[in-house]
Amino acid sequence: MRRRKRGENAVTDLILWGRANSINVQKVLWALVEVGAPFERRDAGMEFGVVDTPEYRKLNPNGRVPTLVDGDLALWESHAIIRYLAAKFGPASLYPEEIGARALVDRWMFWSMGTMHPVEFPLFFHTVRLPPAERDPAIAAKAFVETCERWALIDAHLAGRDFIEGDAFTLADIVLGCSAHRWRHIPGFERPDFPNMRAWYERLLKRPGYTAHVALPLS
Ligand SMILES: N[C@@H](CCC(=O)N[C@@H](CS)C(=O)NCC(=O)O)C(=O)O
Repeated sequence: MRRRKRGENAVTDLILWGRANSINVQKVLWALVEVGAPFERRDAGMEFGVVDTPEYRKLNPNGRVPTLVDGDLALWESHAIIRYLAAKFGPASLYPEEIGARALVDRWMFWSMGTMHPVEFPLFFHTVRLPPAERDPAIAAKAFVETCERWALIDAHLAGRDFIEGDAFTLADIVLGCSAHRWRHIPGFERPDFPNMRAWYERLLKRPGYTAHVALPLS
């Protein structure tokens, strides 16, 4: 099968499986807007079910969302998906081809999954996602402190930069931008003022894909 190359303006048949309030689905939705690819989103996960059906498990044996289907390709793992979209559709600046510049973006994508996610997850679940009776304030408080340490690192890194890796918006901004909106709207905590992070967040709010799919009420 002929694969389209970056920048080619072909009609696509992209299908994105996943509920719209999943942070990992939101990364893909935002990336789809950035690359300008037409797509159809289908609800799956949590109250929508679907993920345990044999048909879905054939696409994604993890039974998680998101899953992107592009013709005969079924892809899971949100960061693999957004790299695929950037490589296929561009713009090149979203995921640079020069190996050093690309590695600088990659490090934040790994950092987001391996360092930020393990602490933002309990914070979000114990303040927003779980039914109130199941929330543990001690878990939320500990996770909040840990997220602050990580956002302090980002705030320092952003000094003198418009975006996470310099002047250009990249996939690193997408993965961390999704976390930033959640963190800035977690109820019940007084957040330190991180001025560089705040300015960057305000820059992200000018991007249509962010306001349409990420910068929404938390649920
Ligand atoms: N590392 C995976 C994580 C996938 C994942 O855990 N997705 C969550 C939503 S953010 C999920 O499927 N939760 C269960 C559900 O929605 O039913 C990715 O980035 O795609």
